[in-house]
Amino acid sequence: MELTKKVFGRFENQDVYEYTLTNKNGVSISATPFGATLTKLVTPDKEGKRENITLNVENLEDFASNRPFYGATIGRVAGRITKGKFTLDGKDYQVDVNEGENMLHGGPNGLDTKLWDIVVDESAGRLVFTYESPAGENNFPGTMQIRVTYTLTEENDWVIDYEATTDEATLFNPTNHVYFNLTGDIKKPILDHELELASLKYVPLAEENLPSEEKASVEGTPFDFQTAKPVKEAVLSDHEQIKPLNGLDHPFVLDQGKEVKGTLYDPESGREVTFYTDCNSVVVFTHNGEVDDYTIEGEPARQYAGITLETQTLPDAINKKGFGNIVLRPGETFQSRTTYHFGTRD
Ligand code: G6D
Repeated sequence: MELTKKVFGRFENQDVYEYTLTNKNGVSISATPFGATLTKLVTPDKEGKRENITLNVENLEDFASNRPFYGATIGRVAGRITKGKFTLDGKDYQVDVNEGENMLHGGPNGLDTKLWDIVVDESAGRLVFTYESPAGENNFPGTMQIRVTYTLTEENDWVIDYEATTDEATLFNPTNHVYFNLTGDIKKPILDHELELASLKYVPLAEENLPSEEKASVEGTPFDFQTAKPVKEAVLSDHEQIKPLNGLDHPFVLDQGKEVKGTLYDPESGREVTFYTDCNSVVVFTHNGEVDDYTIEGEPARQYAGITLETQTLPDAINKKGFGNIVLRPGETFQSRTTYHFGTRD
């Protein structure tokens, strides 16, 4: 495993670096301690051409000022918390809201906005990010010790391990907001990517993109990815859950009986990502509008420039019966693992 590092930008009057691990097959991950963020993911296509297959902004300043979440560690709680309210152990909480009346992605000062510490273990192909989130940050209770470990294996896996503890009962539901574009060219949309998901149910969205209380069957709907199909068959459909959003932004309930939780495949490049997770859901968002607050390779981030596979406990779980447990208590250690495996096929 080869390690390189270079200055990615400056934050709070200090240089912030980008660290790159490259394995023997030419697969590499790059990441920065700002937001414990994946900044590049380079894999060979079926002809052996190595290209970055994720959406990223090119400099820290753009990233910090626009907060596009690309590749960032999201938390304390990924997704939305309705009105920023929840009750825990009989006490009512109001966390900081940052999308209308709701909290999105951990609030205005979420984990993606923080400068984490980093320890590099080159021989193990490991970047270990740590951050102490003080009690009251975004108005969440409890001081948390959080560790996120990125491991690149010689078998072409990007393994994300989350670990966390708290000194007071709190909430924790992290994810990584990586957007894949397996063509290697972010000017090409992901509409022809073929998606397969081990999922029989999805959560329809209510007002303000908040999750509904329902887990609806995918059968006979554009949300049925039990057999691989081009993403555009859903994204471009007239389905009442998709048309208003111009695409997907939905949680899928993952089949806990299946080891492989899903695959994403690009017929043009032959690249394939297979993912595994201990989470009960994956949020698939298809970058449904062009974003021109910043440029990538001199271009605005186009509509459908990437697709996320945000593994997590179902969004707003603290307020939704049967969505899972995101409460973390003193004496407990939160642990979760998601693995993305990279390969090619003709
Ligand atoms: C939009 O609704 C979507 C979110 O799911 C996504 O994470 C964010 O954009 C980047 O708010």
